[in-house]
Amino acid sequence: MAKRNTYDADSISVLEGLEAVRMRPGMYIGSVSTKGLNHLVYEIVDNAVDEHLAGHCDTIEVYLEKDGSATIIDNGRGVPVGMHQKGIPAARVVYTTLHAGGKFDDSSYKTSGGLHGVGSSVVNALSEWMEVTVCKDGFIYKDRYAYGQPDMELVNGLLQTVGKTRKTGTSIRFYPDKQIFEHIRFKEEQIKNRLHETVYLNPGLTIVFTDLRDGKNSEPVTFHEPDGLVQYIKEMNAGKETKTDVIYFSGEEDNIMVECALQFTSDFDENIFGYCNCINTSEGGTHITGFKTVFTTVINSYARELGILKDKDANFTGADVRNGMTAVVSIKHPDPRFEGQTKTKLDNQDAAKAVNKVTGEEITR
Ligand code: 0RA
Repeated sequence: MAKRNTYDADSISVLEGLEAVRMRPGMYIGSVSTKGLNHLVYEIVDNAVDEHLAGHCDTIEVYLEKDGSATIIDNGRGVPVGMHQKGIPAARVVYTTLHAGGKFDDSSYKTSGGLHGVGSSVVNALSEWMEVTVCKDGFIYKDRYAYGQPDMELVNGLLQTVGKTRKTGTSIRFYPDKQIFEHIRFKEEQIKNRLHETVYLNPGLTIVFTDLRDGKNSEPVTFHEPDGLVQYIKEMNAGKETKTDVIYFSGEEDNIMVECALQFTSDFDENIFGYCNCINTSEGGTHITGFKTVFTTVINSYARELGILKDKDANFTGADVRNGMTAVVSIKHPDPRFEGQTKTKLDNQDAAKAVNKVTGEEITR
């Protein structure tokens, strides 16, 4: 394999320590309220989703444990455990160093480029303890941390092995720090909603959620949506009077993948949802404006072709043609930039171009 495409123990860049995170947690996870707390789970899940997007993981398990900790297990390749700099194993560098992510790789679409895509080291920094279990190369490796600091001896500079296995994957269990968070009880409903949203955007992925805490129904809940965005639209429009089937199209332009589903209902308003690399862009941005612009153009030229609009008639406005529209525009971008009040507005100009091209081509077929 070409060296430049391998992600191994060497290709992790090291920037700074975790003290900064404990000093100003809000800067890294948005807040220390329940929202920020739940975010710790999303952060770990997102890393497993990246492994799914890389083509190596199809199932993620999420447990809210009896003791108040959370466990996230994926069946990916397992976080690299090989020797990194100064005799520290790569996995330990990943979880104890801020911004130690994968080296940037144009062939992947990391969620970690996004909103609070800050990496699992932030979760570690904000946890009383965290345990990492990596199944890889026939072995089960373990590492443990307290308040972000290693809490387990290395053996010959490597992580301890606690057994053998044929499986591969990564398991993270962490207990949030009650000195940092206002409350440390995860909100089941909010987490389930987020996990459901994640599988709508990743139709090949299955996420199994289990709440083992007291007083809860501990039956596992499986999220899997093989029909992806089409089913997402159907769910959003459930109970509404629909005027069309769900229209779906996808394509790629300039290394940007574009996927879109839409349906019209008899409502008067429009509901257009945008995502970039599975991050909900609630402030909109270039992918959404690109979509709106091209949709208006296409409908107007179609209306003239059909004689619905005569030459002398004014064009339909954007609001006219989106009347009653429910749509999801989801793009995967190799280098997303977010701006706005809550950093949820996509700023990449090439995203508008890509959405324009794909929508224009696909909707006029
Ligand atoms: C890069 C390379 C390899 C695995 C991963 C990333 C990886 C990261 C995470 C984060 C959560 N789960 C994960 N699973 C895998 C594998 C490199 C190799 O083949 O040794």
